[in-house]
Amino acid sequence: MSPQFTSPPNSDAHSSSSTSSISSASDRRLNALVRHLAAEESSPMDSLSASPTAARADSVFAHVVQGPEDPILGVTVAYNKDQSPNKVNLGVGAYRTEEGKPLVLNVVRKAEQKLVNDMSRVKEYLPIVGLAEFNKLSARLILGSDSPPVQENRVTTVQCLSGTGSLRVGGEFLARHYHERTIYIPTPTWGNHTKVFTLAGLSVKNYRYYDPATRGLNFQGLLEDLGSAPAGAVVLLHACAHNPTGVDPTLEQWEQIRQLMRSRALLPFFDSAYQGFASGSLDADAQSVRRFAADGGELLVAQSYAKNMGLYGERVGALSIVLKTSEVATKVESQLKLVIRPMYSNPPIHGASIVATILKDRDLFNEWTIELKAMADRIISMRHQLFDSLRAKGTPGDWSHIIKQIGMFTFTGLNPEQVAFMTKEYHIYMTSDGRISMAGLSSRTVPHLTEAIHAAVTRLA
Ligand code: KET
Repeated sequence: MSPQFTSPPNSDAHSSSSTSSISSASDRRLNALVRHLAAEESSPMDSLSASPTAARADSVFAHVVQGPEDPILGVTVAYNKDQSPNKVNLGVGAYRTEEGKPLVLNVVRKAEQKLVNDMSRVKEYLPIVGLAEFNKLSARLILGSDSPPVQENRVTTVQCLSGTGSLRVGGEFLARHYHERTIYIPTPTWGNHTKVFTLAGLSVKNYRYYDPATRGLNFQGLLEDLGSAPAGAVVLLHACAHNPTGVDPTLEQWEQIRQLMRSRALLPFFDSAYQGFASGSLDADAQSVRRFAADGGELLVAQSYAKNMGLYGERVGALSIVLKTSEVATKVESQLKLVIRPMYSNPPIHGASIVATILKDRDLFNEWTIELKAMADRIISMRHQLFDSLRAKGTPGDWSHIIKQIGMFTFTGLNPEQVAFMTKEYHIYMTSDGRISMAGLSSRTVPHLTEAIHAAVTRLA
């Protein structure tokens, strides 16, 4: 039997009028967590020994069952255990050089040097909302420096723990303060979205996005599903370089999505984890978000600097909420602080300082855009090399989606059985949905991947 949570005591003493909504959000979250964990549990809790004399007997946690590895990060765990010299990790979306090495951008090294040399810098706590300069510059980066909401002070931005933390804080805020607690996410989407939003207290539903038959956008399905979503529902949109499909709407399609969403008062929540990685241009990749911001309506956007600045482990990102007026923005920010403070108090200083140093200095900024474009270009070149190589080998199938898809990933169309075969026989690691991280590929490994794909599709058709 699953443990049942009753209403937790409400510790939020100064908000008695919203007590019931907060406690019901907490209930929902706890129940969601229980369901989530119970689903992974195979044995009941009755082996638990709580006897006070049992100090040397079983652990009080003996009933805890081994949890599954994460579908994406677990691929790296398996890869690290593999002893083969030919192993290739195309699982996690992390950039690698032609030599297969992680890359620290030169501009990041320069910014860090500047920070280290500045003896006036201290390690005090940041405010709950993070580094003010970083927040301001991040809002401008995604919305554009001439953006009306930025100029009119109706954006609130809080520094969060990379893209994931920004999504989670946004989700928790919506669960507490927004009238419609359903969020629609695309099918398929980044695997963590469902967990992040469910545990934030939202109810997750899906909208059609990808059509496996055309390996393109199911635009009709998308419009139908958003058209029948309840008015006011939250809709998660990938700002660019959709993960895992690499399929983005065209600008005309974005315009139709915008009109439909605004006409039905659907609230956009953009996940921007790849700004600059899709096209190589920071501005071009922000067009979807900027169109929604330009119409005067409200939106949320979660930004990550993991990929575009290579700051994966620094956990640096931002949540911005564009609002109708600066008065509302001020109040929303005060509530975001109440979400953040009991979660992790305030964010780390180092990564945000690197980003701020780069964004505020014209030369460093320009250098960043050049390095970013070089990463995007290398990924595009990998697409062409893999496509040419499969064609040269005569591998059955139409592989043109490899060069049509955008961003870090190719959604190959390989099935879980073919993926397992490639891992077992060729030591190629990728997620079981057939997604490969093009950034993990190099000219040296393209032939090996080609062999593996060829064998998989000819033997396990
Ligand atoms: N959104 C999307 C769409 C996304 O692909 C990722 C990461 C994130 C948010 C979170 O990134 P963060 O590191 O929190 O800024 N995706 C890659 C890594 C991961 O799964 O954590 C991936 O899909 O491989």
